[in-house]
Amino acid sequence: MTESTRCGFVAIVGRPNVGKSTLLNHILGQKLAITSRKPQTTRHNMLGIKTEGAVQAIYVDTPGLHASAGKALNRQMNKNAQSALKDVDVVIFVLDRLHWTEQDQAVAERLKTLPCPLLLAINKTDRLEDKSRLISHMAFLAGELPKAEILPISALKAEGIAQLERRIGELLPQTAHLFPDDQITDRSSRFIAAERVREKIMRQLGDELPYQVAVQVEEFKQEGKLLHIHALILVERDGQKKIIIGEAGERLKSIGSAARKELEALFESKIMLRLWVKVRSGWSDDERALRSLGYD
Ligand code: GDP
Ligand code: K
Ligand code: MG
Repeated sequence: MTESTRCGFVAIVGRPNVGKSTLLNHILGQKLAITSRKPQTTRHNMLGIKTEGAVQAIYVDTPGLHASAGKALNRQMNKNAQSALKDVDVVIFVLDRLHWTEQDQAVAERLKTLPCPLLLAINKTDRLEDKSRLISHMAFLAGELPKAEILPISALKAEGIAQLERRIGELLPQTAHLFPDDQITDRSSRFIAAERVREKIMRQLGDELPYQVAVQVEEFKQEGKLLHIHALILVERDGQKKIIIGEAGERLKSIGSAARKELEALFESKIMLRLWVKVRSGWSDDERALRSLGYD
């Protein structure tokens, strides 16, 4: 191809739960980032790569910028979010409808000083009760972030995403692609598997689940037609272990079967998924333990 190519990094930022991961999954056309109603579902920076014709957009799904950074886990997540903003070519700031909280304001303050183009995506417009207020809210946002382009979208219903992507393509620099055209992430299959198990835990447990749960894949091995995945679920306390395992192991079984189904589709293989729950107290406040789990 003699056509000049475009390539660059796109950061997706915003406070927790505005729909960043949902947006990324829709853009990539497959589920890569995990999502749930709980804040702090996304803990890692992970690249999602999309190549379409001449354009390669490399997305960074940032863990939310957290207001209170108490524990080591939160501090690490904040560092990740901040470092993701350096050296990017485009930033998408995702907002939840007409809500404008102190956290949104704090994110806006950080974005004001960035030299790269900024796209403001007003998300969840499918659930916008009062559409007439959208225009005045857009005027307010234009006042807050004068350089930003504002685009209403619905990540869930895939509305406005094509326009958003077109604009990103125009804003990316003209340069060679960094990744092969069929690569969709920089993360290992092990990591993707661990994240998928963690998502099922987050989703199947109600509010009784603390955020202090981590998943580590200890074995990932293809044997004939069967892919063997062994994963360790780390919790802080014995009570949490009981909650995840559930009455006669029912909870853990259902977490496992939900994760297995999705992983079979993703890896296109029959899977034998084994899950263990272990108590390792203090892991979420221990920087070294976090590094060993890949939070770096
Ligand atoms: P993140 O924390 O910013 O990554 O947010 P998630 O992508 O995990 O989404 C948080 C919640 O908002 C999930 O329950 C999503 O299904 C929901 N959500 C995301 N985008 C939309 C949208 O466009 N419309 C509606 N109605 N819900 C959405
Ligand atoms: K979330
Ligand atoms: Mg997320």
